[in-house]
Amino acid sequence: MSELPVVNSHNEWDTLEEVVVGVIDGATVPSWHIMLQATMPTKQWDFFKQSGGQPFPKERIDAARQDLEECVHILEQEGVKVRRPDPIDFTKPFSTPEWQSAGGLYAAMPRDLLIVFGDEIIESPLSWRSRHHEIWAYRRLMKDYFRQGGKWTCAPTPQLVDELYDENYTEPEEGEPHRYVITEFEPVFDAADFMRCGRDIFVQQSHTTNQFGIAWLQRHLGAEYRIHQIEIKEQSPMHIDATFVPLAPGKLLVNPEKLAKVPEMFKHWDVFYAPPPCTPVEHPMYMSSRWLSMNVLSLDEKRVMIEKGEETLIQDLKNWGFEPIPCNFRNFYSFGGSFHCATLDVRRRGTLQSYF
Ligand code: ABU
Repeated sequence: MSELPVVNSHNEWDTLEEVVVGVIDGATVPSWHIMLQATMPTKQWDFFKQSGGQPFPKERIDAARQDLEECVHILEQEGVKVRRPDPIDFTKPFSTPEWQSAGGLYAAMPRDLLIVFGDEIIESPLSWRSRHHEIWAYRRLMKDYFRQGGKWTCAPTPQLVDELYDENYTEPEEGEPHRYVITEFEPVFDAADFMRCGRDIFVQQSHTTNQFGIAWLQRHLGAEYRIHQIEIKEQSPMHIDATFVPLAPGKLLVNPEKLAKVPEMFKHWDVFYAPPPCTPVEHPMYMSSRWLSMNVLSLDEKRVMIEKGEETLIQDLKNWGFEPIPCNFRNFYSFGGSFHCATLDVRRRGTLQSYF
């Protein structure tokens, strides 16, 4: 078999060879801001307002770290090379000429910051002020991938000044059109709002990704790629990866509560609506819904890492021809992500193709 470039990933399902897995150490409650009001569960708002800039509870960090270690162990057993970012002290306050933040967030979710297209890794222009320096945790890895031949691109660093945010944002009522907490002041996107299927890339506009950001990425990638926007019905969208999950060529997992319409171009694909999550409603979830059940990581066209307690989806995946690999991850869920969020698939064994 021919040697692949060190960075090589075109879709969500080719055989995984190397992955970055986040770290939870240093996780800090982000400072309260209108961005959190638009995206975080209402019942956690008081927690964020009171605890911004302080570490998350130690027992929750310890429990999430155990989940991550189990995930790393399983990935290694499955033959995948695992790399980790550097834990940094996110409790340090920082400022720019226009704004201050009481601290950062974490280096737990590489998927939010970084996206790979072929041999290129792109650093996203994140829209949360608290995440402005989060990329520092990954810079050792970025330099190393560059030295080994990977292309390293940073999208324009956003200013994150007040003009980017709608300070008067409130969630639309049922039936009202979508509105977003971010404006079109400058390009911003979270990498986790995109899903890659070779030459076709799918994105949702969200509270972290604006049209300017989508246009920047399309122009950067050029005519070799086509970015398509999906239609969603959820009113607090942030990240596509618990909504629209291509698992293998011809197989798409979708969220019945979040996706408005399966795009026409998937008419020849097998589309499966995910069952309700199994995570108990009382499980602490600081930052997202229980739909993290869908936030799986494909190791190839068959093997899928999934939370051990998601028994309904595990059975459904088996019936659909997949080989689910269960791993404890509920304690990590509490921080707003699951396997897809917690990883960046740097190298998968495959080439750029069109699947439509
Ligand atoms: N990246 C996490 C997505 C979480 C959610 O849609 O509930």
